[in-house]
Amino acid sequence: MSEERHNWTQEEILEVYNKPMMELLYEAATVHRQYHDPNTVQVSTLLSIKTGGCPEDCGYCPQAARYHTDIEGNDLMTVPHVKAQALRAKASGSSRVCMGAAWRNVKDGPEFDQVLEMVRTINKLDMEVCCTLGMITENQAQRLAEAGLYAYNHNLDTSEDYYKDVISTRAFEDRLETIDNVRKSNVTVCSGGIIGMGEKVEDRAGMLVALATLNPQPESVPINALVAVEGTPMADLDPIPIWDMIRMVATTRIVMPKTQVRLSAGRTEMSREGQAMCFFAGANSIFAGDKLLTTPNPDVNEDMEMFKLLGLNPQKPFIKVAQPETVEAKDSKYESLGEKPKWTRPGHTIERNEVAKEQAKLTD
Ligand code: SAM
Ligand code: DTB
Ligand code: SF4
Repeated sequence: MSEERHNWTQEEILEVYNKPMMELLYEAATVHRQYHDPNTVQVSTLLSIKTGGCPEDCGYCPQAARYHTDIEGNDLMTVPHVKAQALRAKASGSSRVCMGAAWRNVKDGPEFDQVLEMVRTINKLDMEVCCTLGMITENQAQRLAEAGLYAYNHNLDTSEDYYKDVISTRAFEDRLETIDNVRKSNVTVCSGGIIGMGEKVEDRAGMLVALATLNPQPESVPINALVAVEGTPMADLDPIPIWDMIRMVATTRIVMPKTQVRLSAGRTEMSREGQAMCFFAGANSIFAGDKLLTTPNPDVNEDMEMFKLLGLNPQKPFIKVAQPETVEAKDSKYESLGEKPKWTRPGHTIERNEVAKEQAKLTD
């Protein structure tokens, strides 16, 4: 039985990543079967509850205000709108809803209260609720837990070394601190990253070291292939070969045997055969629906055809961790602390654009 190990080194992970493909696949599939049903894949749905206008400078992201992308920004969605979307997702086989907001960090106040109500509403539909709202404090994590949040997504995105070349408006340690704040609550941790941003194989291994050495390891690790969006600094990067995705998924599965490995962004560029190899290598979740947060995703019907072809069944909710209880707002034992964010703000160095930078400051 492959055990959860917390002392993985970069050299060891590179050795796994670089194994001959057939060895790697066999080992990953073997580990996968020890902890997961190989014929079950979770279907999750993304909901962008607040789109665009983000003050951060993540070089891959179409939602950063400073880059000139043509996404349509929106104010925070209403609770009934979110409920309607969640019901649609459930009807099409989804067992998890992940709500994303283009925020640097959560601020206490009416908007956060509205998000807490969204969490309560979706948990009552008996779906796993995940949020990805940027950096959060321990008090905010506790309040989300109390509302019934199942998971919080906060990606490390890449290795600590390469991080500065991708994002300069916050530090890698800030991400670790948020993950630690989530860990102190009952909410499960979802953290992964992106490949295809010009990083070296060593950076992919470095990111996996940072995730695998967390104790406990994240319950969920999304592996995204960069969706290169016009207007972002990474617009001209070439798509990664499918073999890199397969290697990354297999390595993630081997070093984090119990985690839910999510084959996330980039599936529109992948063939069915490529995706099937990823499932064989240990991926056990996809995001379904024709949109991720702002970029295209395969059509749901095509995904369901793929499931049929491969004999895959959608995973039911709460098979890994019990459903959290929801406490109503009026019974909450936590106060909104109105905390002033204490996150670091290193200088912005990714791409100078003074006009957009001033606008971003106004929305911060
Ligand atoms: N603002 C919050 C944050 O950054 O934590 C939450 C939303 S953010 C869009 C969630 C994740 O989406 C990022 O951490 C990144 O890993 C992924 N992502 C964003 N743009 C992407 C792209 N173009 N290609 C692949 N993944 C992307
Ligand atoms: C994750 O790692 N990938 C998802 C989810 N977590 C929030 C988001 C992918 C976003 C891709 C770019 C977009 O659609 O804007
Ligand atoms: Fe995009 Fe999130 Fe970075 Fe904002 S913080 S630019 S939404 S990835």
